[in-house]
Amino acid sequence: MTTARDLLDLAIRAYRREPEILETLQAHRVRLDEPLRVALVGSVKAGKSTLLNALLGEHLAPTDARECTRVVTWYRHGSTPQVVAKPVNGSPENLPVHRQHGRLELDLGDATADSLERIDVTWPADPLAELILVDTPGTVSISESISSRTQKFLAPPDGVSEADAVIYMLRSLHLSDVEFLHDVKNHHGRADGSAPRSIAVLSRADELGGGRLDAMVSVNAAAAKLRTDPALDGVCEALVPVAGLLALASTTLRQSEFSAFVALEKLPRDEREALLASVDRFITAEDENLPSPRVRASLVERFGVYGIRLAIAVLRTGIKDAPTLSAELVRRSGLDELRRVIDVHFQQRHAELKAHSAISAVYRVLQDNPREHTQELLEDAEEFLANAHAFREMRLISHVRSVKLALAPEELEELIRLTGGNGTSPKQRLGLDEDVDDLTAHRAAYDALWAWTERAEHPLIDRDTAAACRVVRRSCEGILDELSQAHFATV
Ligand SMILES: Nc1nc2c(ncn2[C@@H]2O[C@H](COP(=O)(O)OP(=O)(O)OP(=O)(O)O)[C@@H](O)[C@H]2O)c(=O)[nH]1
Ligand SMILES: [Mg+2]
Repeated sequence: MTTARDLLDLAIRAYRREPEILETLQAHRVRLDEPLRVALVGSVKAGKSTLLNALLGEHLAPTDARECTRVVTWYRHGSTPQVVAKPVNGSPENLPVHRQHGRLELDLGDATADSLERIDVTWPADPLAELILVDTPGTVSISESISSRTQKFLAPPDGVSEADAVIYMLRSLHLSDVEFLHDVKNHHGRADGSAPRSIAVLSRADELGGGRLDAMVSVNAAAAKLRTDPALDGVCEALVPVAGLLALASTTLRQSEFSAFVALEKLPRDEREALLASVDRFITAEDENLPSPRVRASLVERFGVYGIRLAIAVLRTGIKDAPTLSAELVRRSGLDELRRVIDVHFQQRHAELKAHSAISAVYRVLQDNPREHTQELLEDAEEFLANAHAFREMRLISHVRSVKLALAPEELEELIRLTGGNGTSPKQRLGLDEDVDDLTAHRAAYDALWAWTERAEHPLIDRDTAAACRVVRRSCEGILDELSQAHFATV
């Protein structure tokens, strides 16, 4: 079977005497072997940089309103910290690497955001070995978005997206916010379907829940409702609420903060409630049993009032040490769930997403630069994009809500599961525990294959549903193949 690598190599050979095109194709060859590139995209102050830091587990991306937040910034793994600014015109320049109060200080010197194309940060943070993360400047309106750096990065007029996958940040549950994303995404996409795969994060979820102790519970319920709304269709494959500020503070929880929360938890209930009534009172109240005003101010800055309330409530469940509190707060912030979704939708699809980026690039080059001997290659690339089964699965999952398939809700759930929407291992697709024996898994796969073949071939079925059922049937065949290969590898 032709692979993305084969097609790239064939294209490289076809254009070997054309240096400019060759350079583009060779860059894609390098990109194919890199970690997945995931971009965080959304409106101004949606919490992109804070969430990126939470995913990294350290405060690298600047989260204040300085000049550097207006530049597309790449974070890659490397053993030596390095920051390089790439101007629109001129050669790249090393920037000084400063850490202050545990934060990376990006100092642009004399450069302005407009004069820079991007900033490249290389950092020895473990998560970056798996994913290249790209922080993008926020946009206020669709017209601004289309002319922006972010747009040029996501959908350059003369190439394919620099990102393999995107996390869109939604600031509210309002449909207008979803529609904004729709418009942005439509502009990123092209007729050739080269828009990167995406998931959405309902960011700053604590604020959406009014900062109350049950904020995440109510936001989770609202998100569950929004997930089934056709407005989200085609925008993203999943939607996860995350309280990013809490996530970042919790992943980096210090022992001194744990002690401060313990002291606050020990206060009589009335006193604590009065203290937490306003930020001002919380910081300035005078009482020798309280952590110092400086520590309290830092708690507000890092955790927000919601985070402080939650930490105290969680401590009351009997938690005795900082690592356990940290883990519980991270879970409640939504970050664990986001990591799971990134794993299922992006990392488990690594090879397919990389292939998709590479073939979209080859297709684009072939289409824009037709030569006598390249027609056949163009057809191969087109066929690959249209027929590769993994791409079909991903397209089906992201559009499943709006196509109005004639399937019951539980059949729809099964469709999403079998096509890899909850994880791509054979047993995840079958909804079985990983320790289930081979025979049971085989039987389940045959049952699914049988049921979806029957559905696909039902004489009264409409075209869209039949097409969807055929994709699921093909997925079932894939599951059986993989199970057989795994079985024979062990005997
Ligand atoms: N309460 C609350 N505040 C948050 C959360 N996430 C971010 N913030 C705050 O919102 C402000 C903006 O956060 P950033 O992470 O810089 O947002 P951004 O989207 O990167 O902003 P720009 O790059 O300037 O568009 C900061 O003051 C953060 O502390 C959150 O989950 N909850
Ligand atoms: Mg930012």
